[in-house]
Amino acid sequence: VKRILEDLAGFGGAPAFEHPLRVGAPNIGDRERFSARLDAAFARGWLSNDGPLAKEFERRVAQAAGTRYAVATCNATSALQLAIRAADLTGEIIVPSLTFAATAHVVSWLGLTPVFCDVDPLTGQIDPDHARTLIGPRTSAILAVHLWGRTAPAERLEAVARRHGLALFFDASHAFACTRGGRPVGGFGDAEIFSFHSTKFVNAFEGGALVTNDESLARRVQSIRNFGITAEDEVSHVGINAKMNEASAAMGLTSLDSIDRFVARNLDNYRRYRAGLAGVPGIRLIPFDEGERHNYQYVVIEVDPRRAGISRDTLRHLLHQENVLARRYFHPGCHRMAPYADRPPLPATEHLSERVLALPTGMSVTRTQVAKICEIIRVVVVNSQAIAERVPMEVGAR
Ligand code: T4K
Repeated sequence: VKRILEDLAGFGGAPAFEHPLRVGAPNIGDRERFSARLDAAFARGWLSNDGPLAKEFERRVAQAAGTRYAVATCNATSALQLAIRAADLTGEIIVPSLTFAATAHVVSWLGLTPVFCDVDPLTGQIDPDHARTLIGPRTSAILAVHLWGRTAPAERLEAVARRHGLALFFDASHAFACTRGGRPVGGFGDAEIFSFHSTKFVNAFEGGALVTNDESLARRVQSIRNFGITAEDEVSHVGINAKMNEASAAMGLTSLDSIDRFVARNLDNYRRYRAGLAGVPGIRLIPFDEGERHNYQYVVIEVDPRRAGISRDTLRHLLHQENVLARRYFHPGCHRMAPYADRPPLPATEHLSERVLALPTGMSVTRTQVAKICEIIRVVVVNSQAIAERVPMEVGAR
């Protein structure tokens, strides 16, 4: 139990946890079922190229997303690129800056220009009003993000896209098995893209999928994913290899079998964080709308340094010393990363990226551990003045 400053690992106490607690530690389902699926693949002698496990995975992803088509890929980054190529996008694509670098990189990698959009300072979601002001003659699409598994304002983005004749895609890497207005994430815009990376709610080691109701888009993505092949000895498009292999599909299916268990744990952890951090000055848990379905995979707090008396980075430093490896998802905004650093400022993105901190959750984190993490944060904030006097200034800048 940590009660006073000297209990903290940064001030002479023992670290709260013997082993690191990581944001993004994988949710692992039933390992025997995984092994059985893998054994069946070995027995079939079919390990990739649209195998039966990948096809089954696609069926189940489409079902969860409420879409007609799902095309599984080797990761979400590739699926995003396939979407851009299949839709023949050109020129500029509007993307939020407060996201993982992949969202911006996929645009640049294909020779297009990402134009960075600001976010709502409370929710962190892309701001459709700002997006509208960024539309110019070269704009071909908006690529929005359902950040942290809360959802982007899809209806307003759809209205903007429709009015200006733009394509609209969603990077739904964080939002598998979530809903907005009761509708599953998956059916918004022209297509949505999920990540099934190991750190995600549903993991396939590495994996992704594009889901859509647009048959011709789905067919093109299917073909481009496999070298542009449309039939044996027939190549109709310039393509690439972005297929999902059978081992990943086996893992993805095994994860899908367990999503009720994963959500239950994540929801319990989220509620315990909410209760444990209630009333801690300057610490705001970014909420989920419990009227919707969420996967609760990203527990994110905003640290207001004036009210908490401590910066996000000092809090992170002290948590790391306790073996709580909190992450700055996402810092800085993409528009402040070296490849894009000549871009104009984005006030809300900069504000939030200096303040947000993702805390560990998922199947490897127990409710007792969550209670302990909350206790550490509370002790830090209560003692913020003494800490400010004793922690060297540069720690805050790390
Ligand atoms: N769009 C968005 C909005 C995304 O967040 C992402 C990926 C993408 C697109 C692209 O999706 P993919 O192409 O990857 O399918 C990690 C993941 O690698 C990345 O997939 C994810 N977002 C991002 C949010 O997190 P890093 O650079 O933070 O990875 P790393 O190595 O620092 O690990 C993250 C945390 O997870 C650490 O605390 C360690 C822990 N971890 C990681 C792995 C791989 C484990 O405990 N076990 C593991 O096996 O990017």
